[in-house]
Amino acid sequence: MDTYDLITRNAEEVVTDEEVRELADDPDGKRAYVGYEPSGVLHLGHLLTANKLIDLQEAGMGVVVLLADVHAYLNGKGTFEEIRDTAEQMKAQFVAYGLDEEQTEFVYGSEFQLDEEYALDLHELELSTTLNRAQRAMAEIQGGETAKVSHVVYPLMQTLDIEYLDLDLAVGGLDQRKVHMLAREELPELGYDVRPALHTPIVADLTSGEGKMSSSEGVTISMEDSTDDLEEKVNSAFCPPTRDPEGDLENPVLELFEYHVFPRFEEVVVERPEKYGGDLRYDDYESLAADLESGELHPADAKGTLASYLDELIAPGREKLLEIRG
Ligand code: IYR
Repeated sequence: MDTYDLITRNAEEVVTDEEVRELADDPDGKRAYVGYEPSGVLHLGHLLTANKLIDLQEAGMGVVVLLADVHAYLNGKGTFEEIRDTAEQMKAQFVAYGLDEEQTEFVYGSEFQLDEEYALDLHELELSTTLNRAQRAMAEIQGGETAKVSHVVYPLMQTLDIEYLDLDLAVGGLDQRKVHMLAREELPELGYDVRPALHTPIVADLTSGEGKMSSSEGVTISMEDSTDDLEEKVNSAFCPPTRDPEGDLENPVLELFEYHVFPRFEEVVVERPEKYGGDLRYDDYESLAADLESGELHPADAKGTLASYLDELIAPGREKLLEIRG
């Protein structure tokens, strides 16, 4: 696959395409990052952006994972000590998932965000950004409760991270786009360069195909799920025999094949007894989706196969978690 295609595959949006093409022309030594508020258990949302980091490593870029402890603190996720603890667990699960420790730089936000220079730049951004703008940038991340002052400081710090970690590309789910747009506007105000951003899609809710899969409502798939949990969850998923259901609905089973399975496996094998036509083999998402649409691949077989590939993906992280928890 050509470098630009590898960098942008499965991205919902790149800002701007021209800037990302320039990066793809000379990726060696360039640095990309994703920041995560520490969470004790990784779910598929984390793994979607991690898949992108793995693509970027393959494209020759350096990859930074920001364990955003100060951000989690500002977002009311617990005491600093609790957050640090979960950050360690998060890091261990990312490594188990395949973000090689030698190739990936794991950085705690508190390692640089409490420095004087950073603090003074932050105050300068506080002066130049309206309250309204910062609140809008934060709306999708924070999810509704009354905004505290900490919630408007948060996106300004996320803006500065891009400069202070010396990055060439900011990666995140689509819910981060307003922060990245704010950063594109505000960094030049401080005399810093604008950096491109890449946003991964948000997967639909598993059982309804509507809205988004989130950890607060509906069914989510995480590193804590046993093989049986996975089978049960995937079997109850919405999976009409089409990739484009009516209205605002999505086919979450196909989305998981597209964003989670095909990026990590060369070939997907659907095991079927001979009397039902024998095994089916796919080396790309398109051909699997086409077979589901034509009826060649039955939704029940698609689900069983999805559950077993997801199981393979999360097994190392699940073991790590069990080990950590003793
Ligand atoms: N806002 C992210 C966490 C985060 C991301 C980046 I990129 C940062 O520089 C800092 C924090 C979230 O919603 O998890």
